[in-house]
Amino acid sequence: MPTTTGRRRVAPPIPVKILVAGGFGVGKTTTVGSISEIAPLTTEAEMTTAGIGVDDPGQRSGKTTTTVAMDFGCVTIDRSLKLYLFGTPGQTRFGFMWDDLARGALGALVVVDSARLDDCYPAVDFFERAGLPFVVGVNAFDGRLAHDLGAIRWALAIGEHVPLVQFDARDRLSVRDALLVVLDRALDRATREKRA
Ligand SMILES: Nc1nc2c(ncn2[C@@H]2O[C@H](COP(=O)(O)OP(=O)(O)O)[C@@H](O)[C@H]2O)c(=O)[nH]1
Ligand SMILES: [Mg+2]
Repeated sequence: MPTTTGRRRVAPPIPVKILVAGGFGVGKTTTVGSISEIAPLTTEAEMTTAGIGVDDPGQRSGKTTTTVAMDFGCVTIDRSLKLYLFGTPGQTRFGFMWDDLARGALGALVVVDSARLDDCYPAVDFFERAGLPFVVGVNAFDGRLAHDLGAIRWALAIGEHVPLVQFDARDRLSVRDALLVVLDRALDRATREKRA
């Protein structure tokens, strides 16, 4: 619609809140950092000896810091849609924050390390119970998976309705594709709810 100054008024993009969740050291902070068009807000703290035997990032990891509150980043999908990404802290002892972070979210990407599936159950459980549309994204550390996707689906006992995708947390386009699957799920849910 033309404004009084003759310029077209362009509607701002619709903000959509998406969570990037998952266990400890699976690549959540990396995921948000790869795609964010602003310098991501991170809350990384040095891991200390107090975490030894408690927070295990896996043998292959060079991880020396950990997220203590959340990661935040954003990415414009197109003129009508802007995603606001909230990365959760991974440790289950921070689980109390997930309810708050999930408020207002339309969907979630649950990041999984195929070599440490045990660490992924709490996040999958949380989103199953919360009834929030989610997609399981298996972060292919160095391009390899410890198990194939069928075995991972079986081990995590996720329903057929939950998409399971392989992606690379360090690669912007790969993260974008995984987030588009989340958006697709969220849109699908919104359309079904509107019809009901
Ligand atoms: N080789 C490899 N390392 C990764 C990948 N994704 C994350 N990392 C590393 O794994 C460690 C944990 O990643 P981070 O994003 O901090 O995990 P978070 O705890 O889930 O936020 C960091 O040292 C990352 O640099 C990946 O796809 N390949
Ligand atoms: Mg992190």
